[in-house]
Amino acid sequence: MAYFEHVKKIAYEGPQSKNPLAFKYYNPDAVVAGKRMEDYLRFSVAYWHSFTANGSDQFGVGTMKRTWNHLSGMDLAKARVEAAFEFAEKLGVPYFAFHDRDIAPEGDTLSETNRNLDVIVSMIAEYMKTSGVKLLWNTANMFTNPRFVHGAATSSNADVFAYAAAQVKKSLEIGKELGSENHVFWGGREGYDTLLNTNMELELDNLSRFYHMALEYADAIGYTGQFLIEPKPKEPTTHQYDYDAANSIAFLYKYGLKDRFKLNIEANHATLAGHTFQHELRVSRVNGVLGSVDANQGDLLLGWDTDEFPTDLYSTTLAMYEILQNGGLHSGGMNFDAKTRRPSMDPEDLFYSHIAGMDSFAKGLQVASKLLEDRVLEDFIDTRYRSYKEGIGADIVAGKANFKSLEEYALQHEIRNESGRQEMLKSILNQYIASV
Ligand code: XUL
Ligand code: CO
Repeated sequence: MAYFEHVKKIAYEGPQSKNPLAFKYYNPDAVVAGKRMEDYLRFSVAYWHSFTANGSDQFGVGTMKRTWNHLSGMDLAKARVEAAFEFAEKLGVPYFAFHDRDIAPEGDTLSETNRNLDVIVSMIAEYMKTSGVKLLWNTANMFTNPRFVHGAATSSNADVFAYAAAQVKKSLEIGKELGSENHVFWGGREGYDTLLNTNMELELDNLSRFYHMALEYADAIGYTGQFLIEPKPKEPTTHQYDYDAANSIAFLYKYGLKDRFKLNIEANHATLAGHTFQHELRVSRVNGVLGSVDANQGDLLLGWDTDEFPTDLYSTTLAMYEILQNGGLHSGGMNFDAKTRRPSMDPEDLFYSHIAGMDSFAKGLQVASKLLEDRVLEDFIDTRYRSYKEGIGADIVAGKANFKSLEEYALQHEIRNESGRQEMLKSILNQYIASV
């Protein structure tokens, strides 16, 4: 059965095309910065937004028109797998990503839940073989079920910690079976609402114990995917422990996890933390932990995680600027953790939204590559910091200066500062976005 019968395989038609069901910039085989676009961008469809969610929000029920809506239970789960692979193949997207609970319904017991998963995972394995679509990452949903009301690995209830461990154990086995290239931990309920009832120290120690056990089990079964933490500052809890990249990196260092984990940076989580997407990518990159990206965007006027499809070319250009300097995302990718708006309810909207996101990042890649090729920012930055190349600056960098020698220098020299030229640089950036 065809779930998207009115849509044919999406092709690259170029910037002049008026066909909304065609790529204008994303041309998987085009070579940019020495690699095929597809190899840099490694796009992924998020199962939960596109196949599991129905468009409901706090104020209203689902709106999405889906050809599988009449089904339930395991029949629904199977139809979603068929639809997901038809979609990925028609869109030409190389990867997908899921939570355990997106793909199969929970049973009355953990054993029944795992049996449901086994059925769907076998089906997915077959579809992966015939389609060539790969699994970018999988993760365990430890936030929807009420058992996680106080957290999962940071729950006040040790029985919940044990349940969460069993769930991640199963997810690692699934990851190994499906060749998942990464395993993500987004701490959905790992945080607190009030310190009045919270033992923060124990919760953070337990979170690290949980991660160490996950690594130990992955090693024991030979699962070799990259582990990723996905920072988010708030929502659902008031204060999430993996607040932002800098916070997560401090946690990884403190608990001896830095060598085994990288970060999955989500654009909308960055803005919720009061940072730009580029800031979070830069902090991760310069600390050697830029692993993967959840590609979306927030709404400037709303204060929550709206998970919109990324269409802002400034943001995609500056994101690709960081990613290119990271040498790409390696085993990571660009996962569209994004949902069509509630009124965009047609199956075709799934295509329009992904095309918009893929074209926006493809364009961002082209612009960023040209910016780097022309050394537009690099030459400016090199000149701006030139005082560290010679004289007292070179001494500071080489560790040859101390407060005494610096005071001697300061007593004899007058300070002359130069303009930082922000507006000029923004104008050049505009020119590149408009002309590349
Ligand atoms: C929630 C979020 C999650 C993670 C995976 O804000 O981003 O979907 O990406 O659990
Ligand atoms: Co995400």
